[in-house]
Amino acid sequence: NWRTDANGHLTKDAEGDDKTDYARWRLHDNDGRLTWRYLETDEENENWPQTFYDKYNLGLPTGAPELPKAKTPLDAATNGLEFFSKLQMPTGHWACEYGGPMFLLPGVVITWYITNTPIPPEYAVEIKRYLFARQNPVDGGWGLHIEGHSSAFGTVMTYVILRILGASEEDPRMIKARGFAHKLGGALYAPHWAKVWLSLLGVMDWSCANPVPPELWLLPDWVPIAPYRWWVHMRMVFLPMSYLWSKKWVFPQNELTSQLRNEIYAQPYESIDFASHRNSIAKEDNYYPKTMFLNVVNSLLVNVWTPLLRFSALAKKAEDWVWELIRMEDENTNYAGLAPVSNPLNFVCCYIHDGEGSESVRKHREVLHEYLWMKGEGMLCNGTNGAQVWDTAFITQAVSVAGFAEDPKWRPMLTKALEFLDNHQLRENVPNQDKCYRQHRKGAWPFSNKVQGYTVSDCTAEGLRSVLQLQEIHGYPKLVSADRLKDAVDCILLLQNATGGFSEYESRRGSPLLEWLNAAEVFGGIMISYDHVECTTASITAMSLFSRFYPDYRAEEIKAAKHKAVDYIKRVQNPDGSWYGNWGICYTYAALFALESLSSVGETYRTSEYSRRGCEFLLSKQKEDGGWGESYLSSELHVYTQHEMSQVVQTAWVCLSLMEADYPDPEPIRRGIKLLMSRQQTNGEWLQESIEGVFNMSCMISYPNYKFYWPIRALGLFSQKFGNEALF
Ligand code: LAN
Repeated sequence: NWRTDANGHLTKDAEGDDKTDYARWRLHDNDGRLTWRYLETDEENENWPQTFYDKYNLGLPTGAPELPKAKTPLDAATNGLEFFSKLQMPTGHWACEYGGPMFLLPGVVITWYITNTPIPPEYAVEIKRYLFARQNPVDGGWGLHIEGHSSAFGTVMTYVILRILGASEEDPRMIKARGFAHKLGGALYAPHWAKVWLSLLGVMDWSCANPVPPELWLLPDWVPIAPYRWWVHMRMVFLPMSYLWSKKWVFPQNELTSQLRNEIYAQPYESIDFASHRNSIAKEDNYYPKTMFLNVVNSLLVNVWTPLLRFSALAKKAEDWVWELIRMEDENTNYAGLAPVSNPLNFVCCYIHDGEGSESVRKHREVLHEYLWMKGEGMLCNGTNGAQVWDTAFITQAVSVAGFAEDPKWRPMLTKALEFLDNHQLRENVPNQDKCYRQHRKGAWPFSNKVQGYTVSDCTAEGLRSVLQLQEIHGYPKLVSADRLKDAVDCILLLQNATGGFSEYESRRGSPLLEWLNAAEVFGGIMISYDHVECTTASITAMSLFSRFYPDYRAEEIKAAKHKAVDYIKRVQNPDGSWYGNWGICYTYAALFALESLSSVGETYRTSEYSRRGCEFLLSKQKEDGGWGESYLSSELHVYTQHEMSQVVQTAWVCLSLMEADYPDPEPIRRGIKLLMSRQQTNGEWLQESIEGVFNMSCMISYPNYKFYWPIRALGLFSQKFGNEALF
């Protein structure tokens, strides 16, 4: 029961916009499920004091003390951990913002609006502030992600939700945004997903959206294009979308939607021939133009199949089966869903199918909040329901690498972290695994928490590695039993593809030719589970460590899997020695994992040509100031692109890569380490620099905890390897 009345704590920010009272926000940690609460009464506010992590995440002064100046790398690592340890959450993990993409909030806000879900006023105020804070000052638009150029997708959708949240069409920032949207051709030139959302909202006609037939879901799995074979995210997005497309459901027109019809187009609404704009798309948005093949398929679907061949009995059967799959996804994830595109769409399906007062709608209303995040600029939508397991695994590894794991000072912190990893390992497969196309998950670790509960290969690998380090090397309690460690290995082995490479969520089920059906326009490489260097290498490293302690378990299979994986890594190394990274920016990120895993099978700078070329590539990119900095454009363009500034996170990645590869000359590494130390603040923290992560080649995503644990790990390893010399 979300409040609908104003709460009376509003002030104004520097722009003159409403702002909530930041002293009233708290991050609530319910067994790793995170929600931000706004405390209404003074009494509540006094009884639940703001913590360090609340203040830090809200951008409020934390009062973190000044620390003795770091002279050596290890001092700097200690200071970093001193600060970072204060951000640990009560259940043992580290929480953080996971923003970046700008196309997620629109789905959430439109969903609230069309399902008559009251938007808590403090949320509305803060989402508006965030969106205005992220408006591109030059053209007044918004992009696909916070650092990207403005696009029709970003601008039109953000404009629409700002209006839903109460921004006036007369606001000069809205006038500017509207002008820019019109310049790009207005809503007609936005990509397919925007057209679906706008049609649901009733400010566009469904004929403008390319078809998403639910009948596809009736195809048997052996058919090469069956949804069973698609990348899990596309499967889960197109599932509810196909239901909604089939229903052609439209939110009843009201005053606001009538106004929006007049605002988001460059011509009068009544004069638009929507069907003729199915394929209109602004060049700013068209990262992956639809193939000729897909255009022909779409045109056959629109002109022949829908009017002449689509039978209602079959459509009904397909809708029923799609609904069944939606229901299974909701139940398997306790309504949290895979990610915040599919989840709001599922919510709308529940609203249509089950009705407003239903249990499913109530659950969705509640759980959707787990995607929202508060920061100094306002409220945004995270890319998943957090990065809890992922960050926690890497933090414990950093502490271990730095040699702090057996220091009694850090024992309580690491014990809690281990408890979190223990708690969030997936213990059972989903009950209807085959029926709903899910991958085996018993023994896996997910990216966020067990509620979301999807297997991810490298999250499993990193979780396994952390647990092994803590339990087997550093003498922590054996919370995760040997059987469960073996379950994790079973999961990893199941995820290897015939190529030798590993994908993230599922082993590959379809041909790369399926990319011809990529209909999203704004993303590349989304149709099947591809091999990823990072996932492959993380798996090798973890299995190598596992075999040290359990040499007999599936030894032959592990050996063979590692062998094939190493071959794959060598095969996909580019002639210049680099690897393309799919989930971090970009060549720098991939090199870290690739070089570390090669070293885990004994291939280093001195012994392996692959390792040597990898190191030479990185060295050729070092900047004058001793650091490294790679722009997100590398991910988009598939060409190494220098960032104008060195970046702490990437500098740490490269220093680690070179050290893991046993690069013999400490000098270039020392220069990188000095850069890390020079960027550290007096209280031990590092400040946020450019965005660190990516997905689907075109959309960037933030990993704010990277600026802590990667430098700590690099500084720690440097002092272990080269002695803890004073550098300042
Ligand atoms: C993530 C986040 C984590 C990431 C790593 C574990 C880092 C990676 O090594 C494997 C892939 C994975 C799990 C991953 C896949 C795609 C995600 C879920 C994301 C990048 C976070 C957001 C993104 C998701 C697709 C966003 C929703 C957008 C759609 C296009 C559906």
